[in-house]
Amino acid sequence: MWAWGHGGNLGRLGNSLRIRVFYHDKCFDGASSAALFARFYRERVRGDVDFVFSGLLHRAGSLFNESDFDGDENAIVDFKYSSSPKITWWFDHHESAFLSPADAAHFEQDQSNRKFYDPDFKSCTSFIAMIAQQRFGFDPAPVADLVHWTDIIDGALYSDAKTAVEMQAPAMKLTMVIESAPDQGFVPNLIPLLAEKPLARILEEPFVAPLLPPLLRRHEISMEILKQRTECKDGTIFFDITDHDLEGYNKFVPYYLHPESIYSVGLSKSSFRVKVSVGSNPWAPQEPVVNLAKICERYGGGGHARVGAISFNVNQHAAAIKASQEIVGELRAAVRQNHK
Ligand SMILES: [Mn+2]
Repeated sequence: MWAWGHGGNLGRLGNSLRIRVFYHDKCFDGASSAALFARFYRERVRGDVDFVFSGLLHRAGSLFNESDFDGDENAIVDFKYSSSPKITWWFDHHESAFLSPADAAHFEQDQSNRKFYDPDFKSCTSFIAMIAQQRFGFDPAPVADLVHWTDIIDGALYSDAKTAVEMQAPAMKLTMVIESAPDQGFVPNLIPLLAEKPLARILEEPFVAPLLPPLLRRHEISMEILKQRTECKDGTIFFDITDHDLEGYNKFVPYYLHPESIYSVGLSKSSFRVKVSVGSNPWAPQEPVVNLAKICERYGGGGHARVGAISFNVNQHAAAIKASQEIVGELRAAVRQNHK
């Protein structure tokens, strides 16, 4: 956690409001949403505030600790809804935005005009930019490049799989750094820069630049591992890389390796979760038709129609394998059904 003070006057910190911003961690759109929200808030709501940025990750079990909502205001961006009265702002664009029908009903009844949801937006960052401009008179011009790239990256709008795995654009390099963030303080330190500095300049920051070469090497290695591990049958890729420390791998590599694929199901592992990633090939020869958010919701996960995920406890590895195999079977059957 990191307080974004300003003016360098410690005496003022005690008097200004503390705004806690919860964002989807290890995600370029999540970090950018937090950055844009903070800029918008400071410019259009009130300026004498200090921001504290807290990352949220999907995990097995409860997602929120009510006791963490300790700001004078608490915002959630690019992450699930919370009906806590302490949450005063919310922006999301995930199809699986509500943990329960009660949460959805709570949102429907909200009169605050500070909670916004639209699953048609490619990125939460572009959604915040639009709402901030139309409802609060925010000028999005200075953050146009950030908004442009969050749409490309979160919406997988690359021209082809090669572009998506080549890692040329600064925004793609930043995505890689954010997704494999070395420690808990890293993204909160990066967020204040995202809506203030050109992305290429951020890559040159002394706390960012040294991270890049080893990550690009790791990316090359992950391509080699995925080349060995991915198998594509009936338009559906399956891979298991839980024996490697590869969470944060570029999710387009499987489609780069198997351009004929429509769907992919992958198992990866980190210290606190086994993750089943369920995705569709943005450049698939046939349009994906299965709603992947719905499939993931059945197992307690969620996401978007075209990409979703399920998190299991590390001690539920067998359940993760079982879920992944069931989903692979379901997707392969759907492909056989739709494309015979
Ligand atoms: Mn997003």
